[in-house]
Amino acid sequence: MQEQYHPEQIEQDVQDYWESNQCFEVKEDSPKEKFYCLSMFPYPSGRLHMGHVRNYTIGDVISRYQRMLGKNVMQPMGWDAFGLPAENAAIKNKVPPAKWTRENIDYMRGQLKRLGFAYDWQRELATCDPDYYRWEQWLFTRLYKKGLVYRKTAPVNWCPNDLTVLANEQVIEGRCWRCDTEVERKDIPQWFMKITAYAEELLADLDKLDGWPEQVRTMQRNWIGRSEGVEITFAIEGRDEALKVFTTRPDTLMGVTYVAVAPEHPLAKEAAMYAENVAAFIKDCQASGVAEATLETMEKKGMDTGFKAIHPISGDRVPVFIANFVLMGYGEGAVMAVPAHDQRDWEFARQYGLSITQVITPASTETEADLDAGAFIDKGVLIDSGEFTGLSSQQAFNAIAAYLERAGLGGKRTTFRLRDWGVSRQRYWGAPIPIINCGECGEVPVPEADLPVVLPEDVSFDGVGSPIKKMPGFYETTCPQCGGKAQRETDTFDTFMESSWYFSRFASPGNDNAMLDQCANYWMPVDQYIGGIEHAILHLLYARFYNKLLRDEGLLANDEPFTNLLTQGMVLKDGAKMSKSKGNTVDPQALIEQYGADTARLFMMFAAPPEQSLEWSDAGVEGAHRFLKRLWKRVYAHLQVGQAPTLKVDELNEAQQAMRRQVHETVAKFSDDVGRRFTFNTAIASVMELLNALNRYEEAAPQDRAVVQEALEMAVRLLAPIVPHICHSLWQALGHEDAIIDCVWPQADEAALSRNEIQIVVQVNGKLRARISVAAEAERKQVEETALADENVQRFIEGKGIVKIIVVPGKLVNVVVK
Ligand code: OVH
Ligand code: ZN
Repeated sequence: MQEQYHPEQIEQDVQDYWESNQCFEVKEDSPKEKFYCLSMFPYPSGRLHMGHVRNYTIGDVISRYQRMLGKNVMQPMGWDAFGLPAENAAIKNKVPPAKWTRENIDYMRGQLKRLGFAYDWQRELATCDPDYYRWEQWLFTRLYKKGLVYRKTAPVNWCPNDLTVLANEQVIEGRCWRCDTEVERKDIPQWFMKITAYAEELLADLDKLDGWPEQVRTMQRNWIGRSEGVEITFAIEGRDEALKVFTTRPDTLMGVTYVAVAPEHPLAKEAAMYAENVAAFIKDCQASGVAEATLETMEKKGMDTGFKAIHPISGDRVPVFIANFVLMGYGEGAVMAVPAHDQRDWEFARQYGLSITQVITPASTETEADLDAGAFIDKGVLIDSGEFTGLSSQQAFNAIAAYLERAGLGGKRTTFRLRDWGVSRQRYWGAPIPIINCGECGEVPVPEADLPVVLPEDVSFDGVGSPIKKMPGFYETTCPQCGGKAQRETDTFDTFMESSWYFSRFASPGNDNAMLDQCANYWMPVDQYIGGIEHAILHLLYARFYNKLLRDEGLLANDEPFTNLLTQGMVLKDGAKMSKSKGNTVDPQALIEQYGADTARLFMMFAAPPEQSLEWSDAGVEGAHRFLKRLWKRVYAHLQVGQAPTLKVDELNEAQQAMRRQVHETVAKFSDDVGRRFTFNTAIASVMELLNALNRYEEAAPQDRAVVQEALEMAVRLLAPIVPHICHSLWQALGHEDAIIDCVWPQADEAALSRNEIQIVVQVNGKLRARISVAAEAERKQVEETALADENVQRFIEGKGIVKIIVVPGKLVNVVVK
């Protein structure tokens, strides 16, 4: 008999069994319904952290549960292998990024295997493999021909000392992370993907994603930011070229007292040629590189250009200012300013002594606009607005739009907050952008036959600039169009490019002839996607965008990649995020080595519902481990007595029936908790209670042992997705030939659930005094006795004489006393 629970030995044996029987390798030829379960693939950063363990345990539990429901489950795993961390490590440890990355992958793969995740390792992929990124390059050249990618200049962070572009993470308080020089903004040509061409569809299809958390859909809606407004043209005095602005509040047009342009706007540049202070101001704006995130909080600064804009309706001349908060990338890089009805404009007008003209008044007389205190931003009724006076804001929206349309000075427009996706990175460790720059022909996509453009991996890496930018052997080439000398693009792709389509590549991982094949249409969409909330916006939006691009290339049939999304919470310690800098990390490796994979998995699933944050607890781990030991012991104590007789459900006494009822109630609750609610913690708690009940249960008759046998088998089957190793082993011990991964998910026996007891109301002199349970088929006499024995009923009849007892069978007992 196996007295002791030895996880390390059991887990190794069970994993060997899975591997040698290729248990988790799946094909497309199954008659079963498919289920594609995917956890967000990791950056190969070195070793797994607790966030990974949590993410991958949740995914594995869902996969194993779906398999037991009889589905053809694919659960793949791969590596999001490009990116800045490999470059940083290369500098620190003097190893090439490629070597560092591949070593990490090997180590982390070992950790995932040690945790017993049911992955189809045949499908493993690493995004730094040319066989993977070649298809991304291929798609990019196809999209180029369709006009869905384009080049334009855009600002980057530039270190004037190191002469290199810095990623946002490398700019620390406005300074270079290496040499502490103040960072500058520099405009360079970069590549963009036209995600805005899909803005409307990306927004509309969010309504279909009812398997996503509402919070994530809202975040995406806000990010896309569709707004309906009006475009308005302002002529500039003494110039041919006019200014265009967009506003969602055309009803306030008559309150415009100035216009503001971005520091990079042509009008600003022209003004700088005439006035030194304007030139200095623009330079100042550019030095303090404008990241979007800081826009809200930064100090608003401006400068008069001296130009005057002509109001399109009143003909008034209003000043044109340069403002540091106007972005060139948004709309036309110019905004109309209505200080009376916009708080930012109000503050700016106050600061620079610009006039504030009220044109909207509250619709109800109960409120009043106090323009000395701030802007009045609500909608209302127009005043001092010429022919539009007296209209409501809504009416004025339409009337002013129509006026501008007639005058050829604008009209209604829909705009999006979403910008095109800048995919160029001036970094080394990424997929090379497959474009050749020719002096004669300009930008030329690399022909399909010349793909992939392979990133040289054997490089010495010092971190100052990308090595391929200094490697003539890489960038010197001939133009595919004219055959003349030309240069390769040396920028690489944003790593979000790789993570935007890996999920579909898992369906046909090794295909050398195509990016995707028919298998993708078998497996896609992903039925369940699991990952951190930090990817709620960008990754999920880019992945949805790519899915639509691939669909329009004829490579995928579905519109959306992820049917159901589960966003897991953080793993915390003492209420804080675990991080190396805080020194509060707990290494999963130590946990696995001390307690085994099943304890780690059980702790992760028991400590909190998946969407909530999970507080690390040594006591919690101990508790999880103790439970597994108790389960082990209980099974072996049962087995020690010998074989249990066959269960005869019709011959059970009341105690046996009650025990059996709890077993089946547990099955029903567990299935609902795991399958529908994802509250794995309460599911586990119900099995823990069942085990407690079993430990209290006295075994006397042979059928008691049959009831216990059934209970233990059920418990083991229910827990199998969560703690698969111990359950595999106990299932065999309980006398089964088949592997537990091939068992069907247990069903609650309705007959066992039905209570033979019924509830009866007890009154004393017509007043409700108690509710009692009695057997459905109980005799009248027994019902009376139970009613009278009730404590509360006793209190009300004490010292009084019983006149009569009325019994309404199955419903009520009324005791009449005097
Ligand atoms: N490769 C990308 C990625 O996020 C995914 C792509 C699809 C874009 C973990 C921690 C972190 C924690 C706890 C202890 C120590 C340190 C999740 C950290 C991720 C993701 C995958 C892969 C982390 C959630 C946040 N977190 N909780 N605890 N790769 O390697 O970073 O969101 O879903 O698992 O993570 S990744
Ligand atoms: Zn050429």
